[in-house]
Amino acid sequence: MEHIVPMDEGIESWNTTIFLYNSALKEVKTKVEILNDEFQQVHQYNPIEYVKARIKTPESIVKKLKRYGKETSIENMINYINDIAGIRIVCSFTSDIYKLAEMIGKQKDLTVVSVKDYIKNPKESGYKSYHMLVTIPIFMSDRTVNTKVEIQIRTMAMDFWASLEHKIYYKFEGNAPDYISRDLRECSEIVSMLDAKMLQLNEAILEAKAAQEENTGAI
Ligand code: 0O2
Repeated sequence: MEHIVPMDEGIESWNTTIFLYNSALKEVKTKVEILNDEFQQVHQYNPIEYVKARIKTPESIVKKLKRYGKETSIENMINYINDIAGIRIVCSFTSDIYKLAEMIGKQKDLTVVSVKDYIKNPKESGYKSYHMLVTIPIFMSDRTVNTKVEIQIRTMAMDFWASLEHKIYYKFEGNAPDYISRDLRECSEIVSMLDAKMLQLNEAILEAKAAQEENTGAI
């Protein structure tokens, strides 16, 4: 019988752990690329602008464990840090985010562990993104290990805000002056307006194009 084990069972070394996360990252990235290609083939439309995949740095893992009040150990890192393997999918429009999330959720070999919709419920900082924590089975020679990957899905405008906010906020180590935090929240509102306007424009363009094609066809 197949031997499926949770990630924290039988993990001997840092190298094995990172090997698992790297493998999971490759698998999920390929899945997302295939979904994008399929979408292109069926709908002649590309919902994804770009995909980034990364393994969290050891410094960042240790920092996060400290923030959670946990000792630095491989077991704690596997159990408490959900975004060691992270995929960021950047889409054109907000509507694409939900389409993709649905498609990812339907993949038979992926298990969706949790979802955080920071688009419907933005963070206090103004951060907006759609997060899915999934596990994917990694088939080794002697066992199968369900490995965690965090998928972040956002628009280009949300990504622009998050990248700059990360840079700016980092400098203050979480203690930014009030007016900076307020201005960042304001910028996040502007990002939402921009996303809404671009979506509206795209819909208007599609309608106009369809009407034009209908008229041409009628002649
Ligand atoms: P870094 O340096 O980007 O890797 P959890 O234990 O999963 O409940 P966690 O991990 O905080 O808690 O979950 P969450 O809220 O899903 O956040 C995970 C990641 O989302 C963060 O990882 C950031 O990448 C991003 N993120 C969350 N909140 C913010 C925010 O306010 N601003 C920006 N720019 N990014 C945010 P890390 O490890 O915190 O940071």
